[in-house]
Amino acid sequence: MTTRRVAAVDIGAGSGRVMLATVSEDHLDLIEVHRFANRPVRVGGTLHWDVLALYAGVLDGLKETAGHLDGEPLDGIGIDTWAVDYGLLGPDGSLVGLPVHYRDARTDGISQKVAATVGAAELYNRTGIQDLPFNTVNQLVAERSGSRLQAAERMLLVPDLLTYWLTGAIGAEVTNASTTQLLDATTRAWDSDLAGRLGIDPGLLPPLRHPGEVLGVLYGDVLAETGLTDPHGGPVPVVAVGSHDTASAVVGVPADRDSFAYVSCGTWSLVGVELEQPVLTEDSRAANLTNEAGVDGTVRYLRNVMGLWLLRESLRTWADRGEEHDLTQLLAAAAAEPAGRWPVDVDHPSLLPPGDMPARIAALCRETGTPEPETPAQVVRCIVDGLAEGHRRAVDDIRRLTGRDVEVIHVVGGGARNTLLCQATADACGVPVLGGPVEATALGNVLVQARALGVDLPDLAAMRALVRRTQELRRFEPATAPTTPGPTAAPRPTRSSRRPTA
Ligand code: LFR
Repeated sequence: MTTRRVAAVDIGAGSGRVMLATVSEDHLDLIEVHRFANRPVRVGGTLHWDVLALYAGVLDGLKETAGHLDGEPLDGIGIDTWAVDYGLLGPDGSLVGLPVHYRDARTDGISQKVAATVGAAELYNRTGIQDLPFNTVNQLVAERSGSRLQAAERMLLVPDLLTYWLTGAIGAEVTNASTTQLLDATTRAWDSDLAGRLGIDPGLLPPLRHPGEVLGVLYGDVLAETGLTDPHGGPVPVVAVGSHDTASAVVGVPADRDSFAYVSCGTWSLVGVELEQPVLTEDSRAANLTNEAGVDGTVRYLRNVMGLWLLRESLRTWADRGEEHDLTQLLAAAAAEPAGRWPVDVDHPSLLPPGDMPARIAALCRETGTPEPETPAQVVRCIVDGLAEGHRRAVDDIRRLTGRDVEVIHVVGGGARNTLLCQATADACGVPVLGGPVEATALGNVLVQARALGVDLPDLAAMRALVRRTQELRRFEPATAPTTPGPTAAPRPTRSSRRPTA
């Protein structure tokens, strides 16, 4: 039996956490030692990430971690964050400008330009990545002629940037690199030819790294500042994990068979399956399904559905107006509202940028001639039903395009707490939902580290079996046969007799 203590740094669009885990072949526990806000800042009209505040949050978290270790060494650190965004490094290694938020408007209309240069079909066939306005390739093209890119020597995705600041190591972890839309989906090497054709210097793209590789060790001044000095004098390694948070979340899905789908539900709902080979067909492109790189050479074949962003942005809108709502109470009130009364396409591009979410949802309902939700509880019901319907559309398209059977859907991440959404997803998809773990991302992060550091968890199946044995899951049976209401369908008459609460 080998036991390792490792820290997971997991930063999402709303907040970051540092978690401390103890992992062995038959044990997995995780505690949150530090949480910090991730607050985007608009400067000069552009929405930025406050990446130094995030780094400070990581250092604070590592300091707290040191306090929890009781003199035991920390065996490793793994970092995952959201995808696509990057910092630029100048020739002396310093940051050139502040990283820009993927929801900033600078990429408006750019993906069409990129498609016009390369051809949408060729772009998909080479990279396998769905057309999303904020893909790194579009961000780089948007700033192609700007001074920042002229001054830059390297582009580092956010987890790689944090790793660089902690260790000095330069690289691009492959699961996250795939979301740039500059990685070849088949060879998993940078597509330098594609970059060149789009006027992006391939030299910006750092050497690729794979989950499980030791990236580097903490700088002496980081050890001193955090108090993480190993009592045995050894270095503290930073280990590559699925540094795209969704890649780590998929590792943490407690599946016990191949015929499963997952919904990694946080800011986004990432709805997909795990494949061995990418699907690069025109039908797949038309369905806007993506082939992101997964851990151990797997393919995350999935679609981005708008996710809990819609709820969070609604709560923020109401709070800005002085109306404070408690999400748990709102979800309970939403559960009492009729299902399917306010059909809305949650994936409509107008819902992507920050702003007044309830007003934009109401505008969409007016456009499609469906009833507008009026109270906050109705808005929440509308969002939950719309997300469940978005999950169904993705699962149906994936079934159709892969020929895969989906017997169970695992909802992991924060959304697993939302019983109304889990039940609505089971009802819409017509298959059971298993909710949990909420911490799938951090669990996937620590499991990949533990394996790299000697714990005998040879493959994803072994890691998932350990998650299944150690984490609590909740089962939601579909109330009715599969339903397929489109955005304009009539309200569904039947619901589960279980009254879900938040
Ligand atoms: C989820 C996520 C998605 C990615 C989006 C933007 O946190 O990483 O997978 O499409 O954020 O980076």
